[in-house]
Amino acid sequence: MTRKPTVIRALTLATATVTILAFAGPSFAAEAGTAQLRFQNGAFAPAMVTVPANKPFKVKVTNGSDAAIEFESFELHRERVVPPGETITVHMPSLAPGNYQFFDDFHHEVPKGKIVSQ
Ligand SMILES: [Cu+2]
Repeated sequence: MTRKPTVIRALTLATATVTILAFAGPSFAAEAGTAQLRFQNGAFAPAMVTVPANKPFKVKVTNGSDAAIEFESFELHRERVVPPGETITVHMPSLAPGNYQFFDDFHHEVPKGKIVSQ
């Protein structure tokens, strides 16, 4: 009797995962609901990530350089230090469609990136 709900939950999760994977670009596909960014050679890669609008999501930021960076976004009200070699997870709220800029507040010469919610 406890099996049925489990199967339904699993199917719902699978459907949601497929929907997210089908919707978003490669940088968003590695882990459902999570965008991945890597900082290396003085730049964020990718410089632009696309996420589904009106859904909370996470951004994982890996610092592949040998100096601390600060992942920051005025529009998203986020500011997190990422020590060299480490990965942080930033929880984001549901976003209205639009562009949301982020940058490295420790290195202003680093090109700004953007999260595109659509
Ligand atoms: Cu800052």
